[in-house]
Amino acid sequence: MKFNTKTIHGGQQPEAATGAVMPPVFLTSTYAQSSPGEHQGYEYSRGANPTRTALENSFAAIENGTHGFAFSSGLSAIDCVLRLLNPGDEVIAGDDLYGGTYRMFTRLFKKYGLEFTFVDMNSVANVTSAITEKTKLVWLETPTNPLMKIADIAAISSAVKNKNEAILITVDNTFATPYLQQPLNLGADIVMHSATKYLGGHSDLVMGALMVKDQKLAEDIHFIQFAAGAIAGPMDSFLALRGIKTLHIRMQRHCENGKAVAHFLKNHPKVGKVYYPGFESHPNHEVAKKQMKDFGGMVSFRLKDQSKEAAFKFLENTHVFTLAESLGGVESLVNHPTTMTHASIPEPERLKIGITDSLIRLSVGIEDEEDLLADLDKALSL
Ligand code: P1T
Repeated sequence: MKFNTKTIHGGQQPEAATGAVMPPVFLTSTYAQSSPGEHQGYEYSRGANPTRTALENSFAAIENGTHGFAFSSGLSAIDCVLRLLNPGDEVIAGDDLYGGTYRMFTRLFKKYGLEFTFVDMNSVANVTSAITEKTKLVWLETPTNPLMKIADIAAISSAVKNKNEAILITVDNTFATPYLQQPLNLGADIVMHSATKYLGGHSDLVMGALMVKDQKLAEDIHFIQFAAGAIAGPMDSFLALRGIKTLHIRMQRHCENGKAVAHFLKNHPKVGKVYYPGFESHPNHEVAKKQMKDFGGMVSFRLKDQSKEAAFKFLENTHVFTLAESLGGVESLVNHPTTMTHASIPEPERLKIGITDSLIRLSVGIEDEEDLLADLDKALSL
């Protein structure tokens, strides 16, 4: 199946008992057994639930994996990956990450003996030169949140595996989605999503996803998912499955509107730098062109007036763009990383990479382009 067909049919079959085209929401915690250990494949819903199974099969299909796993949040999916490691192991991660990912790495897992090195993944050599004998995981986010940096997934995966085949490569594919890039095809071992975002697509749930193509890795992840217990519930699983069925057409419009917004901002007299991988002037544009089908709906920028007051004035005066955390829903959102999504990163670390008070992040939705541009223009002109 090709991608668009997979979003609708991948891993899906009509429900066995009734032929229902969409799986029922199996709101049950447990399943009757005819004799101890004798059941129809389901024992207890932490281990498996048929609605979650339908979603997990879809997860696997859209990322070209063999197994998918649904968690109660994006962060609990990341937590599961880190639990594959042991105290003393080292992780190499990008220097621009969602604030909550950075917080989990530095304030939770460091406490349990994992070590983290943050490098600019613009360059493959930055990654390979950070590898030590203790390195067990490389964590990529591309495009990055919020600076829209691009890492070359294929080049990093092959360079790392050349040094040590056993190092796991994980890609947080939240911003791109499998519509734009499929990391398992490019050499990654694990794909992670905050399914809260584009996969769900409607800002009505919080969920995480992992996808893999290796049987042993799938068994290890399933064990952690079951033993630690941070599973997605059946109602959220139903909503996410419904969301995925329109992922391809939503992404198409997100990309079109994202492009229009990025160009509009670039030409606006009040706007300074615009961060968008679709610009030829973006430092990783060639890599983005090679590994992504299009450039997505996320755009960050600075006003020429770099004061916090100017940024706040803009943020308080958009109406079609709602001021809120999160991204990837059908509606456009605007976010101020330093006070909202990236507040948990210590200021010196933020300043080092350019997450300052003048930075504004847009999640461009699928409304009419004219309304989006008019809304931005009005807020910029105040
Ligand atoms: O929020 P949650 O579903 O737990 O996912 C965390 C997460 C992981 N990775 C990336 C790239 C993310 O963007 C997020 C969540 N991000 C936001 C809430 C945000 O507004 O950036």
